[in-house]
Amino acid sequence: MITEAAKRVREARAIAVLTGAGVSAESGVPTFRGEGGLWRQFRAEDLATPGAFARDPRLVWEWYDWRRQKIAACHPNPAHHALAALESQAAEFLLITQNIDDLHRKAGSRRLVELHGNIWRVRCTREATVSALPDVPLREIPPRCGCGALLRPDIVWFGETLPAEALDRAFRAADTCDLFLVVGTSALVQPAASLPLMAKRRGATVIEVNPDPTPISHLVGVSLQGKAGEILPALLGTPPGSP
Ligand code: BJW
Repeated sequence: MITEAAKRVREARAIAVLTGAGVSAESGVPTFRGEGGLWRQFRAEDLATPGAFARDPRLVWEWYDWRRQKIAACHPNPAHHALAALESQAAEFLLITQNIDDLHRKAGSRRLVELHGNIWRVRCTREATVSALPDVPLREIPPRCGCGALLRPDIVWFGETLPAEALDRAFRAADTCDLFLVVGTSALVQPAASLPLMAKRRGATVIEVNPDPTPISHLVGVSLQGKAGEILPALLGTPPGSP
């Protein structure tokens, strides 16, 4: 099955890829659902909603600070590197990620959209200006913008709309690609989860890479069961473990 899928990838003219937390799991970044997932230990309602931030901004900042420390120790794995290499092989290419960890960029991906934001950026709650995370000690959190309003992580929380330009590019890529690769996502969170199905409806080949079945596994063309760090180098023809 992987040989046939690899042939489809080589022959594709326009490729779109959707990644989720599973692509960074082998780097040591926790996923959200499933064993050891963040939502097994924490309630999303308390930490990843606008209401949670309004109620207790310090708690939300502390949680993101804790996650930042974990992510800072993680490095791109063979899956990130394989996808960065794929970008330079395809005429049209877009990597759409739900991840906020920046590991795709660290691996060299450039034709990239981040649907759910980036943990290394902050946004002013009044002016909506986005900037790099200020270097503040923990006692100064939640930090404030120069205008006096609170800064928040530049992350898309539940119930919030996704950044319009990123979403627009993602939908366009799903609409026009002939190959859609969906890697390491439980495909439960909208609107990201609808992108592979949209590509499928438009006639694209959809290949899923995940150790476990997802709600879209039976709908995609090819479901490759296994870890992204093992399957992607084999599928995309990059040496395993190569940066
Ligand atoms: C491996 C692997 C390995 C393991 N190799 N694979 C009812 C009320 C309110 C809202 C809604 C509602 N019903 C629907 C909604 C909309 C909501 C939604 O979809 N909710 C569902 C959960 C039901 N969506 C939203 O609110 C979005 N906004 C929106 O829709 O706006 C319009 C609207 C507003 C209000 C109402 C209705 C519409 C925003 C979504 C924001 C998501 N934010 C989060 C957290 C913030 C980021 C952060 O702090 O880090 O984003 S939630 C979390 O889930 C995170 C992820 O990006 C996202 C997706 O998770 P992902 O990446 O799929 O990870 P997991 O853990 O679920 O799966 C990992 C997978 O990897 C598994 O399948 C493993 O098997 C696999 N795996 N190891 C490959 N080695």
